[in-house]
Amino acid sequence: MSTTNVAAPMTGAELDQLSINTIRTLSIDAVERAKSGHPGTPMALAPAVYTIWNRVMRFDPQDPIWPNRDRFVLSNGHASMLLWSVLHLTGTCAVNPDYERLGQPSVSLDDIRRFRQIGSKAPGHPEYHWVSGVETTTGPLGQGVATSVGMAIAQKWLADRYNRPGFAIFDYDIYVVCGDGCLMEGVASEAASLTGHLGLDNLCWIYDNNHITIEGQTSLAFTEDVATRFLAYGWNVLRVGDANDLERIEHALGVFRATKGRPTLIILDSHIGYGAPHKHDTAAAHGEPLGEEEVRLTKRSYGWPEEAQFLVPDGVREHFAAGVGARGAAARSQWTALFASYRAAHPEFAAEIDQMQRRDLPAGWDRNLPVFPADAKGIAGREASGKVLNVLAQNIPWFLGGSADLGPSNKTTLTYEGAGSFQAGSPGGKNLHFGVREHAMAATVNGLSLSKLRAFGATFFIFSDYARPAIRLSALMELPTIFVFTHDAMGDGEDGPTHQPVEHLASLRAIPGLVTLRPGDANEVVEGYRYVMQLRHQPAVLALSRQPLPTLDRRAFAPAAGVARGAYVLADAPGGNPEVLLIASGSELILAVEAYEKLLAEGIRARVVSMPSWEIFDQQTQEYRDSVLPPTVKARVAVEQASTFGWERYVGSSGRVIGMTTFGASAPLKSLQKKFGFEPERVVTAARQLLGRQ
Ligand SMILES: Cc1ncc(C[n+]2csc(CCOP(=O)(O)OP(=O)(O)O)c2C)c(N)n1
Ligand SMILES: [Mg+2]
Repeated sequence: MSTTNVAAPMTGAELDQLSINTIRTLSIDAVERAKSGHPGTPMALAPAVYTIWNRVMRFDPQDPIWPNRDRFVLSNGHASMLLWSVLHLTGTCAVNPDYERLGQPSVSLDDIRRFRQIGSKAPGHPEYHWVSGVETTTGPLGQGVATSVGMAIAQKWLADRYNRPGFAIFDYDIYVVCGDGCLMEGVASEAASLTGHLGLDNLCWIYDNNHITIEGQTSLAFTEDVATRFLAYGWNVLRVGDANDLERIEHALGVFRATKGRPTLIILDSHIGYGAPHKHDTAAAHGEPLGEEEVRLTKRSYGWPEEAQFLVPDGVREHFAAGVGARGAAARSQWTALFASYRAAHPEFAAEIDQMQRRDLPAGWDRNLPVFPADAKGIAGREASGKVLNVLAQNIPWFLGGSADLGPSNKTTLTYEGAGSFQAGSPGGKNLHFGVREHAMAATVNGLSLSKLRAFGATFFIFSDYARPAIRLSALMELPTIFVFTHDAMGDGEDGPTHQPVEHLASLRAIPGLVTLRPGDANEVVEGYRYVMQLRHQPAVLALSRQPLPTLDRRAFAPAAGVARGAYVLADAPGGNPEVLLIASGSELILAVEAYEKLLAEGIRARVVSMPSWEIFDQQTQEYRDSVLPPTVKARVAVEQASTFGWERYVGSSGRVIGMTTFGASAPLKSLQKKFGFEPERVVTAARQLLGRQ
């Protein structure tokens, strides 16, 4: 070990302290240079994060995506400099989206010098798709803790399916650091309640109990007894009264590892801005640079050279290499050897694990997908979806999911023999029961996706609002999470406007990268899933009808495979030369078809465009898009039982949108269709008017 610049060889304790102070001062300097960021919490939590990483975690910096690594989640993402410091000091390597190791550091010292600047691998908050070694994107408080529940469920599920006597292929743990903000958020309560119920003993949350948030003392708004609350959830609750006491922290982490049948919460009493003489224990240390003079005094209190900036003393990188580096490398090489013999003993399972890790699908994943015969009465979107999900779950071993207590309504229950329910005593079950916890459900399915399982979560479309923060993160993280949302419009009639989505499609379409799909009949549901299942880096929302939709006769109409292009010509004007375009999605497709038939009978050359997905259509070539929506045809009517917001882009300034501009109402569907004008005659009239035929 190199000991240049130090008078005598350092003791282990001195090296621990030097490493901790390096994390602290890198954090202080980065925030100071950026003139923005959060120094106080990294200063306080450096010892805990150091202990987790360097003494406990099985993580190989050489391969940050090794499948059996322990996971680390920084749920209080504003303290991101903690993560950038340890990723840098451990020499964690970068990996690209094709899972190739790039032979360069995930976070360089230069990135840290350029903290929060454009292109830096040390951005303001941890970003999963951007920096290798980040296990999940955090920043919206509560998301990290909730996502970690999915990671914990995934580990249990993977262990149940793949571990065999002598082959502990998956036995990793999940460590999560969170603050007051995370534990105040409702999503954390949902997540903690679910975790306690499931007894996920592979999950440890370390709660930074510093009594400070942005506005000041937590006594302003947060005075509950957190320990008692978590005990009531069924957690094992431990306390460490001094955030600088490495031995106690390590001991508590050991107790976590030895505790079976319950998750663990470690309540860590810390002092934000530790070491800063004037800012210690104040909200001022939370989210702004310390200031030049305070930095000097703080460094003096650490015994650090006062003028040095971004200093990594000799011996620190080596100390991390000897700790997490050596332990992680040994664990990974043992695992690699174990996996080689596992491959010989259980080749099919090993192949599954390979495929899953690359987000590939197994051969035959789409065999037996249903084809629905033409049927005027038809079948509900949710019904068709249920049949598809049951086929997919049998074809793809690692495809699983569930609903927030609406399985029987969403038709998402996997009913085939052996599907099972995921519970503490049956961790191989493929039906997840999230309870009435939509937000935690969405974060949990993200956690499953991050663990390379293929997962879906379901509820009524209206309650996508309750899941939206996690849906947004699935898009930001580029995860192939699937959201199955049924009762997608006014189909539930009598339940009334509280249950009738209006603005939801528009608002989800506004999320970059998210695919929304609103299929118009049962075969479009099948093709929708066929498309979605092949996504590797994009989440998708399926908006499905509650009520039966006629199954179109695909001998007379274009094949439903057109769904894969987002929009397609379902029925054309004679000679393929339309004068008016009728564009529709979901339950309104049949309205457009009926209007089309009437218009044709009147000698008006109409075309029906089925447009289940704007995002997929927008990705097609200009040539294709123009072939579906010919630029010369200006008479265009869009019809969709949702907010009209945004449809102008397809109908143009001279087109017409038949949609919703108010909330719905409580009444049978038929009278709602009449009241809000979702009738073929209205589409026909709009078309005639646009053509000046009346
Ligand atoms: C959902 C959400 N709401 C608000 C914020 C803004 N915010 C960032 S940090 C913070 C205070 C967090 O307090 P705590 O978790 O105790 O962090 P500490 O100051 O102790 O590090 C707030 C309100 C956020 N990031 N996410
Ligand atoms: Mg706090």
